Amino acid sequence: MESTGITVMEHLLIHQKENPLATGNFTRLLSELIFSAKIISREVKKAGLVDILGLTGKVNVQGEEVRKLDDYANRILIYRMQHAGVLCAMASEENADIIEVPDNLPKGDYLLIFDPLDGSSNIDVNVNIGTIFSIRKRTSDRAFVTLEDFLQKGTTQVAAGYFLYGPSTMLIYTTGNGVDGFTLDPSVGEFLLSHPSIKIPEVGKVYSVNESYRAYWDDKVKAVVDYFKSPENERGKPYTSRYIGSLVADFHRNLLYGGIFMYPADKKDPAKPHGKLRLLCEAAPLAFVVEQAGGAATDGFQRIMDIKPEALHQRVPLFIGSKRDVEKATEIMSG
Ligand code: AHM
Ligand code: MG
Repeated sequence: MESTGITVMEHLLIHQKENPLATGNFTRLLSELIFSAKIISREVKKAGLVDILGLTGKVNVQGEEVRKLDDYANRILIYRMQHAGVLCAMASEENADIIEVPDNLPKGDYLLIFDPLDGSSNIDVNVNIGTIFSIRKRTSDRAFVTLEDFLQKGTTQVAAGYFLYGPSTMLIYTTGNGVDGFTLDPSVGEFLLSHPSIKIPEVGKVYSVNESYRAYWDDKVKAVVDYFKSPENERGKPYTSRYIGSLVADFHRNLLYGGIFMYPADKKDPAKPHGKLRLLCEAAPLAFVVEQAGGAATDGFQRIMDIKPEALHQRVPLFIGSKRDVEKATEIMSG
């Protein structure tokens, strides 16, 4: 792999000419986001050493337990990004409502949507987790931001990506001009370009789904998963099964090696018929990344990027990864 020694900020400046976003405010936003992620990464690395494991005893807006590190990551991101001077509001997976930048702080036109610590059920067992982010611009020019500013299709994202806290900490992101990956060199505290112009293989070798929910799937979903397991599929042999249960980690592996990640709708919880993953803070940003890498993402019927959200925490079924694999899954689902 090409090793360039270019830092993420140098990379942004080098590409400034072809990327009109890479001017003052966007660069400022990204640099503050990177600094926040370095702090989160530092705390994640210490998770097994300090008394930070366990539950806070609170539940988030989705009714799920919030672990201490989720809470920490959420607070760091909100505090630092509020002070960046380039945002007008944020939305986090952990907060029921939008988070406005207070009037006493300088504001800009950008909106930031994030999942502060995705895959957090894996924290206690030292498995990869991550921060997913989506950057947008507000749609209105009112004095205040409303929910409506956030309910935009994925196609309006100006940038999206994720930080992966694994054996190395990585940043993968797109501004709509391909996807680049950077690895944190802890000795100098910089993200260095390690994976320029990532392209996902057109057909993968891996399928990723939580198969324990099979009894709750409808026949179409069962047919999709059976296709990837069948020796008679277009590949002529079964795909390999890999499922970590940490979306960023499952997505990242499939992005580099090729494959499809699926979190379909299921009937296990009648209150949640639309799968588990959230459109705005999980599905849409990863859909932007995968499409920019040559892959695809649908809800089984339509492109994720084209779905107009109706609620901040809307959930959506997700089929994401190698283009031909996602097309096949969508064909079976819609057939
Ligand atoms: P989280 O944001 O609360 O961590 O939940 C999302 C996670 C994803 O990382 C992962 O893909 C999924 O939940 C796993 O769910 P399940 O245990 O139902 O397979
Ligand atoms: Mg999540």
